[in-house]
Amino acid sequence: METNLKERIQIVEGDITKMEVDAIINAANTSLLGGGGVDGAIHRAAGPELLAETKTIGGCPTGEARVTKGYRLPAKWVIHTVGPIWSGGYGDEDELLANCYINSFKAALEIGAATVAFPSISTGVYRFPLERAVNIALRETKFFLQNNQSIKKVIFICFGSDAYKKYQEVFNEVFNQETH
Ligand code: AR6
Repeated sequence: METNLKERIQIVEGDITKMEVDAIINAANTSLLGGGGVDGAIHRAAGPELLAETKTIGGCPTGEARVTKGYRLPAKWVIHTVGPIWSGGYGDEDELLANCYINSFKAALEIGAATVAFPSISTGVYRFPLERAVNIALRETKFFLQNNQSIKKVIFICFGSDAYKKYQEVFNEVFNQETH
């Protein structure tokens, strides 16, 4: 079971806009109208049709997720989720970040996505400490995959080698524990 679980997770260094998966996750803001970082990259690669669709949604609260089509992206769908802005850990940031993963997985199930790719939500402009965020990402993913068989592959896209090393390190901690 554990072996099977590990095989369903991949950590790669790269650009999420290039991923040929059913759905990529976007680290958006509550307006869903685009921005910098990975959000800006996804909007640029998807084309203006993406903004036209997100305008019809009317925003998304922190921790929740909304689905659009992928337009010019190789991915069929984009699941937009809004991470918390780090404010020292006193604003339920851990729980809100966990909700981003939980709600993105729920959205993936609803659209029948079997392969999904995540960026490191909240760890850029929103300043969530990387190691803490990666722990939450991998623990929520482990829990979800243990309870759901329909998602076959979860890929974590690391932007740069520091992020890649951190994901590898935390992955070994989270998946080599005796108890889970
Ligand atoms: N592919 C994969 N990861 C990327 C890419 C890419 N093309 N570009 C950046 N990253 P951020 P946040 C990484 O700032 O912290 C936006 O303006 C980046 O290195 O994109 O959740 C939104 O509109 C970092 O590790 O998202 C919001 O206003 C990770 O993606 C705000 O930023 C997330 O960094 C959201 O901030």
